[in-house]
Amino acid sequence: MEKLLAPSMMCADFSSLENEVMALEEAGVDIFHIDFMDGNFVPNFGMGLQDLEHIRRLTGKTIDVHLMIQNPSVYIELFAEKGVDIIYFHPEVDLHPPRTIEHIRSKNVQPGIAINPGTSIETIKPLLSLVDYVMVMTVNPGFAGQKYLSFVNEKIDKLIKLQDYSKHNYDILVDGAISPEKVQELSKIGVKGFVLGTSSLFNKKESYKSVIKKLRNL
Ligand code: S6P
Ligand code: MG
Repeated sequence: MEKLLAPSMMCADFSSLENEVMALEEAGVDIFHIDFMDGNFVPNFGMGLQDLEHIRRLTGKTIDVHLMIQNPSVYIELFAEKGVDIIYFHPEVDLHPPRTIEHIRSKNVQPGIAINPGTSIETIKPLLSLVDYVMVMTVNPGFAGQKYLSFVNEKIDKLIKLQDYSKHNYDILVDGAISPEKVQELSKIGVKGFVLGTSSLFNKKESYKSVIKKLRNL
């Protein structure tokens, strides 16, 4: 299965964002992953709209936004207008997820849900036939550089099994402490996409090109 490799831009060097985007594009990444936080749903602030606009101007590649914000439905229009390709929201903080998914689709943006480590599959099962992507958080959202939470593996297994029964096939991605070992282990069992942060791609001596090449071949 072809992997989707998505650098988490929050981990990039902001003093030369343009060079970072160019180098990542040249390295052959698939998706630019941009984290938004509200200091409320998660105790941190992520990237800003100006960062998104800047990155959108620099690349024609797929951009996803990961909305770690309360009441995400209010902001669908805003992000769609910025030219993003995928919007992930957390159903845990949305009153009517099916409506939000529909709203995202109506803007010609692909809908995805991101689910916290503590969210059970049972609670999101009705949404699985509606979305294009399910992003499993393998850390509690809000920060880079955390530890992978192994208890989430059980949920990933369940999601993979459910894929066969879902009418609309969703891709599974993981976000949080994704090391090369995790890419290897999880891609073998059917996880399609990987958000790459400090555990695999950034702050390394190796070039992005070489890291991405190795990850593709795992
Ligand atoms: C924060 C955010 C993530 C991180 C990413 C960083 O929770 O949603 O996308 O930026 O997990 O990667 P790493 O390898 O430092 O955990
Ligand atoms: Mg994220």
